[in-house]
Amino acid sequence: MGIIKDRFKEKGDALAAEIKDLLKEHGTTKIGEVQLSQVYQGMRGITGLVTETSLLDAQEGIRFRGYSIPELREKLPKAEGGTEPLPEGLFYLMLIGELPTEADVEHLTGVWQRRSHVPNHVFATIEALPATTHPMTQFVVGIMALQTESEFSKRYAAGMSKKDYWDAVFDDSMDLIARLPRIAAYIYRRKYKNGDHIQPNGLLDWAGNFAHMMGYSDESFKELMRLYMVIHADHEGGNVSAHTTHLVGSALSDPYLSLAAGMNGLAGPLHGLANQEVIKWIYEMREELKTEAPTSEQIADYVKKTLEGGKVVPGYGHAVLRKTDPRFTAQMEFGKKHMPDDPLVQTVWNVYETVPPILQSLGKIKNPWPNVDAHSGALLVHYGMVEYEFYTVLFGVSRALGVLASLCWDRVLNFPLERPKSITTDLVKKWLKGE
Ligand code: CMX
Repeated sequence: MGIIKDRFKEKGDALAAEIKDLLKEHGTTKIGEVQLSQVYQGMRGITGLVTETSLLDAQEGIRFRGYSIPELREKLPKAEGGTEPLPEGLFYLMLIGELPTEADVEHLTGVWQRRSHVPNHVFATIEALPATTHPMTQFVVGIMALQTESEFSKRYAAGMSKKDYWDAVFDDSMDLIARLPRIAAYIYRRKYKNGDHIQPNGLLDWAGNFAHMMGYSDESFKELMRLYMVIHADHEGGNVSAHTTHLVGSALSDPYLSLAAGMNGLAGPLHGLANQEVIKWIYEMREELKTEAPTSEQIADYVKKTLEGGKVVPGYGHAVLRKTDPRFTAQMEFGKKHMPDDPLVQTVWNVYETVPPILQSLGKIKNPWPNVDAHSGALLVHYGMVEYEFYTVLFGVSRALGVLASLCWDRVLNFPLERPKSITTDLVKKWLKGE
């Protein structure tokens, strides 16, 4: 643990010094203009955040520290006998800014294994909720119950120096990441498998062990989890889950409080919940059409009906991206390799052929292409994980990697409390009248 923490601190101090110089020389440089419409329309296109872990290009999709998803699938270390990247490696890359060696990844796997113990009161707190509670609610409650373990809040209460904030946030982030798979798997087994829990396997990697604890022993499901945990981890800083974690963290709320806030945002249907909505939408379509393999014409009619009902087509569109999401493509490639004949997966591909031209023809949708959520559910169903209400929890476990790596950076760079200015429409009217 010491090795990675020291490396992180070294990188953090170097960048903090660089930023100081950069601001001294260029602090008053203008980097953009803001139009009134942007202020009213979700701040789209306004640059207002620094997030070091990843950067989104509207055409190309996400790059983590400069590496695209196809590059990461090639370059990051793999599990023995596997071909998909290990999420430990991605976390290392986001945190340190360099590709890890096999030894770095092995080290992180060991650190997370050693720190993965979840105290009993967390399970008892989850048990206090009705089993019917949405898995995302149980997940957030579990994270909040775990907050008793926060080093940051204990050390802050004991008068920790500002200089050490990063250190306590780092420790909390590592503990949280190590423990989340156990909490998520517990919720899954509690809600869907009669509370028949499976003990962790200390020989497995982080994602492989997560698959194991949920009850999936198929080697290719473990591979899917590794890929899934990598591609959902981060999508630069302005998306709801990343931005919320960062914002709440800026109040010096500890990583448990900050991550729980971010996860509440991920639970929204326009963000992370879209993956459950996609599979629900396909199931409803299959039921209405009474076929497992709807034709392109049938899909087109169903899409039109969805739109006429005033609903969005889940899994399509994006606030920033303007092309097919490379995270969709990575999952499509996984599907072509492991389950090319699966009818549900084929329907996802058929929807991909059919939906974009229809959305495009409406003329108002900025991005008619699929996002990450359009594909993930069908792959999970293939392995028997049909409980689609749970899918956003998987997304959340993965997203923790990115938002917590970023939170470590926020504190090592000493970012201040976030507090943008808001206005009233009355004030806008006065401005426009020149008052
Ligand atoms: N189906 C139908 N209409 C859509 C649409 C879709 N998939 N995507 C966008 N639109 C509509 C918007 O609702 C909006 O309509 P109004 O002007 O009538 O309100 C119009 O097209 C313009 O929207 P936009 O500028 O293209 O998109 P936004 O930046 O406002 O929203 C997003 C982005 C993702 C919320 C939206 O595309 C959407 O609701 N998609 C479906 C839900 C989804 O897949 N979310 C997951 C996103 C990935 C993630 O964060 O996890």
